[in-house]
Amino acid sequence: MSLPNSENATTLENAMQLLIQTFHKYSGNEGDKYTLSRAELKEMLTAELGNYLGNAQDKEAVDKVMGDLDSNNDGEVDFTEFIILVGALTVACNDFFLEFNDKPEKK
Ligand SMILES: [Ca+2]
Ligand SMILES: [Ca+2]
Repeated sequence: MSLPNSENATTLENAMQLLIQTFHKYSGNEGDKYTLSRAELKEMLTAELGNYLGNAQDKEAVDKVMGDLDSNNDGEVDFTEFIILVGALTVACNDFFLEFNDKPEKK
């Protein structure tokens, strides 16, 4: 199996590669290269999800996200845990989108 290069990748394949790249952009800064520490998670939330999550500067907010995501309780967010966050947020966005689209329509 080889990763398609971005020239011939589909939109969804590009999105998947971007998710992987985004995770590793932050996970490699300290400690384990393949997991996000609390500091790396905070940086990622602030830089990448500011529009969705709002005030990630808030220490409690970061702790809460960390607690929610770290399902194996090792104090780090691995890629699987990260993708669950992205998946949950994407579902929430889609629900919002559907609701938003439903309203003006009268059938
Ligand atoms: Ca790390
Ligand atoms: Ca974990």
